[in-house]
This record gives sequence, structure tokens and C-alpha cells, in this order.
Amino acid sequence: MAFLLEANAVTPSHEAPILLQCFAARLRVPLKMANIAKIFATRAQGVLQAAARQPQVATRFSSSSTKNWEYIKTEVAGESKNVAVITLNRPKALNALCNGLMKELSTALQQFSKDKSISAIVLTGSEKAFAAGADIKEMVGNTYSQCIQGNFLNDWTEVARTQKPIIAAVNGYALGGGCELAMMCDIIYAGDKAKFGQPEIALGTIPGAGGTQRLTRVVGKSKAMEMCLTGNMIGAQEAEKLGLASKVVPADQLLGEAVKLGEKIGTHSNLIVQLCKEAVNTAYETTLQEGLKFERRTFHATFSTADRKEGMTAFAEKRPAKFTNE
Ligand code: CO8
Repeated sequence: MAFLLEANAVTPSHEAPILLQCFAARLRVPLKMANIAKIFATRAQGVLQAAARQPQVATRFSSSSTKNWEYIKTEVAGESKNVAVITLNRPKALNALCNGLMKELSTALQQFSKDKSISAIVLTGSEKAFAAGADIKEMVGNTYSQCIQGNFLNDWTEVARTQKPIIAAVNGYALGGGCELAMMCDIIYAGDKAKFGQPEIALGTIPGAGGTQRLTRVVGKSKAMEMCLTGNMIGAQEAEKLGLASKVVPADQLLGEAVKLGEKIGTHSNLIVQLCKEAVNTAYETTLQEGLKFERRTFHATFSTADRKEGMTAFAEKRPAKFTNE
């Protein structure tokens, strides 16, 4: 059993149930429900203990880290100052995603991830552009061997790896890598003039950070093919109709609405929000049966948390819940 627990501690959560079955089969041990529940309870506690060990950073970034940003701006927003806002800030290039910008974005995400006072993160750009794609001028001279040896794209994965919920607030152009960046977020709110597209085909290349994969899963093959093979853009209303964006709001209200959404998420237990995000993301990584199994076990694991107990007790006592993220 210790062997199983140890393996589970280092296994990506969505693979855990499959792995457990493999171990059980190899060891000829029947995998009892109680064992599984215990494992997931241990895992939930591990998540919490790891979070407790992380150093607290100030709610607002210290002035030294703020003034060092060259390509982004960071601030905290919301009544409880629990929503981080990262603004891509390279207006002359329509927020083209150069290496420096992506490195800063990764650093800011890591800092906000460690900050226990932050419940959700909003990623936004300017009114004209969320981001007009990867920086074409920076890429123009790249060779195949440089891409491979320089691990090109390596700094692009932080958004998808972040455990806290990330809301993309998209005004203006979200093209190429910009559209892909928005799709790495958990929820997309679109300003009414937003335009989404994968125009790489016109540059003699293809999407490289999820445009052929995440877009296809969201809008289906026919629409994804049309967008990727023509480079045509779609507007905010169509993006909402296709399920790419969950809401369209007037451009000047977009950031406020995104922050409000972050605040609403922040009223819940950060711990349970994290588990819930993981469960929804698992739907994109596995079969329905394995996903359902993962969801059930994660649901069971919530019964090892103080916040599950508090949430249900508060309901029964007709009072607001006071979550402690434990
Ligand atoms: N890269 C570099 N510079 C850009 C980019 C870009 N993607 N987009 C715009 N700019 C620059 C322009 O060159 C211009 O600079 P300058 O004033 O110095 O000439 C400035 O931003 C303003 O742009 P425009 O004058 O073109 O503005 P318009 O309003 O006329 O047009 C458009 C706006 C339609 C958005 C137009 O700029 C455009 O088509 N941009 C390119 C869009 C595009 O093709 N994006 C895909 C890029 S490839 C990609 O994202 C691959 C991702 C792969 C994964 C990630 C790998 C790292």
C-alpha cells in the first residue's frame, strides 16, 4: 500500500486511477473502494500541505517586481483583492508574443500561483488586440535546428499548467498564438469586437501551440479546418455560438466582467476549485469512462476536506459557508 501511495503522489492526477489498476493487477491485489478513497484523501491532503508550505507573497506585487516588467502589467483587483490581472502590454506590436513577453507571463503566473490571497487570474490585452500572434519578426530567421535545440515553445506552457482558474478577457485580435493563448485559459470572455483566428497558413506555417488541437476539440472538425486552412477570422458572437467564448460583453465592460467572474469563483473554496478545474480538464485528456471514474474519486476525495464539511453544514444551517481552503 505504501508503494501505491508513493506512486500516486508523483503521478499526474488524471493518470492515477489507471495506474492504480495496473499496480493492483500486477500485485494481484483486489483494488478495494476503501483503498482508492484513502489514496485520494491522502492526495487531497498532500495538495493542501504543499500549498501551506509555499511562501506567501504580498497581495500586490512589490514595486521592484512590478517596475521590472517590460511586456506585461500586473495588478490585483476585486473587493477582496483576490483576483490577479495580467495585462499584455506591447501595444506597438499589437501584443505580439515575443520570447520576452512569454517569459514574463510565465514568471507572473508562477508568482500569482504561489500567492495564497489570489483565487483567480484574469489575462487580458488592449482594446485593439489581446495578442496578434507569436512575434513573426522574431521568428522569421529561425531554422528547424534552432527550434529543436532552443526548445522553441517551451515558455508557452505555463498558462495551461497553472492550477488556479485563468480567465481570458479578449478584446480585439486574438490571432495565431494569441488565439492559442486564450484557449489555454479556462474561460474566455470576449469583448463584442473581438476577433479570433488561426492565420498561420498565410505565413507558410501551421498553428504550433494548440490551434489544430484545442480549437478542434472546442468547435469541431469542420469549423476548425475552415479556420486553420483559410486563416479566416471569426467574430465574438460566432465564438460564443461555437462555445469558444462563454460570454460576449461590450468591450469597455469586459475587464470588469472578467474580474467579477474571478471574484465569484473566489467566493468558493480555492482547494475545491482546484480539484474541480482538474476534473473538467481531465475530460479533454481521457475516455469518458476513465474521466467519470476520475470525477467520482475526486468527488469522494472532497469528503476528506474541511471545506466540504463546512459547505454542507452551512447549507443545512442556512448560513453562508466560511471556507478555509483545507
Ligand atoms: N508579430 C510581429 N509584429 C506584429 C504582429 C505579429 N504577429 N502582428 C502585428 N504586428 C506589428 C506590425 O508589424 C506593426 O508593426 P510596425 O508598426 O512596426 O509595422 C504593428 O504590429 C501594427 O500592425 P498593423 O500595422 O499590421 O496593424 P493593422 O491594424 O493594419 O492589422 C492585424 C492588424 C490584422 C492583426 C495584422 O497586424 C496582422 O495580420 N498581424 C499578424 C497576424 C498573424 O499572422 N498572426 C499569427 C502569427 S504566427 C503564430 O502566432 C504562430 C504561433 C505558433 C505557436 C507559438 C510559437 C512561439
